[in-house]
Amino acid sequence: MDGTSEPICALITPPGCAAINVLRVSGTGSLGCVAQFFRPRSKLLKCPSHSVVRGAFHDREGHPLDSVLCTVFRAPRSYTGEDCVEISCHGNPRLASRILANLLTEARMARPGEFTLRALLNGKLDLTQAEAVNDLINATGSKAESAALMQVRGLLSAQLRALLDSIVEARLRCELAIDFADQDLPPIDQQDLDARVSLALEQARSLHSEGSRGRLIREGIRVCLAGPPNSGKSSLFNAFLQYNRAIVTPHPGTTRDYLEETISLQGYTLVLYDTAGLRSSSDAIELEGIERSQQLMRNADLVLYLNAVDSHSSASDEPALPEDLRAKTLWLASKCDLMSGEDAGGDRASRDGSSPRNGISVSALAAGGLEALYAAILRRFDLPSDDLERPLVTNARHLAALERCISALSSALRSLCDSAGYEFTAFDLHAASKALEEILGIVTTDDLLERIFSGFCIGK
Ligand SMILES: Nc1nc2c(ncn2[C@@H]2O[C@H](COP(=O)(O)OP(=O)(O)OP(=O)(O)O)[C@@H](O)[C@H]2O)c(=O)[nH]1
Ligand SMILES: [Mg+2]
Repeated sequence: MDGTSEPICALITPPGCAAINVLRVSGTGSLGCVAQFFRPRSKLLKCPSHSVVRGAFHDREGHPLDSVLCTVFRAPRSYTGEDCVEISCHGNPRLASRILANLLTEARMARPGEFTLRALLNGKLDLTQAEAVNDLINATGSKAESAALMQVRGLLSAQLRALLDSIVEARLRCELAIDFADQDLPPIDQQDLDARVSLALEQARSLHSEGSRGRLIREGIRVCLAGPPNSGKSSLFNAFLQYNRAIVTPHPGTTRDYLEETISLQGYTLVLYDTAGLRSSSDAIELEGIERSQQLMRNADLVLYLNAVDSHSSASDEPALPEDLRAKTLWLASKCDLMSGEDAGGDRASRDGSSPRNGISVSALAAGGLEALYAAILRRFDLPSDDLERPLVTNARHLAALERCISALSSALRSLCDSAGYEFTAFDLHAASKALEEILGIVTTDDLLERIFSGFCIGK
């Protein structure tokens, strides 16, 4: 990462046939670079920022390749903060590569994420915003999109900066107390300092706990359908997808290998797994399937454990799930359309899925048979069904740094309570603010930037 602004270029639309393709050239001299190939050349060189010039792109031998539109952004009013030209050509991929090949004689190919990196280095974005650009491009559901968009708009940065300011303020007070300890100044207000550090800790904790939801929003909630054979897992899987993806038969043991599909539930992404039914078996293929089911249950964010209402199982048949699996299991009473009139009424509505006896009634066949389940899933993760109203920390790197910030703040609070000396508190507060600065990219290492931007696509 040398921070220079030599011109770089890349195709910024997806490769393949489309109505148009767009190529971007950014860096010092990028207008001149494009002008080598563009006619009328002077019109391009003279045009003001944010204007579009129509003309022809010629190859190095002067043969016209395509008629194009060039959008010109002059520094610093561009995405990267540099002079920038975006060339819209016709959407034939071969044409776009020939234009790119000509540009590459004057400019270097952009590395993945390099345009956004330059935007960061030129102060157009901070690090959380830059990372969110990538999240926005890769967002799998509308909630993930709006979380990323709030980050791009800087709402998350603003919250983190306010938290950082309050930590720095508390640290300055501690340092004042250390520096002037031998002078005849009024002692610092310990209660006020306590209150400041506690408040910062509370805010950091709340950002972090919302952030755990953020990961689910960003990456999707992994939901594993599990239960005995014939309990209706594959039928429920198909009902979620609204098409017959999985084989369904009345024979127990139909599903062997697991299936994975992604759906959107009220804007949230769910990664669904249909698995082999759990039972004791001597069939090697079935046993392998069951082993995979158990693995998927362990890795899931949520297990939907089905017991069919017609299975005549008793309380003594309750599956022996380990405690950590139970904690993330919603129990379902499947095939509820088969329930007789009186069983079907009464307490059904109050069943919350917290135990096998309290299974949420679902039917893969009856209309509206999944509504209660959908609501229970969103409730389980405390996911709002309306718009996200606050920015969320959704990025694993940010969450890890927030954890460091929280542990440093807790330690600062302990040293205050123990009257261990302001040196210790100041040290911890310094560590807490460094962790936040890392999220915001105020202190970064080339290595960190390299890692973050290598996850971008070329052209961003
Ligand atoms: N009435 C009714 N029948 C259902 C429902 N869900 C599944 N079935 C029937 O139950 C049988 C088994 O369904 P599957 O979806 O294959 O069950 P499974 O749990 O995937 O079974 P395995 O793959 O063998 O573990 C099929 O005959 C389905 O038609 C339901 O909600 N209502
Ligand atoms: Mg099945």
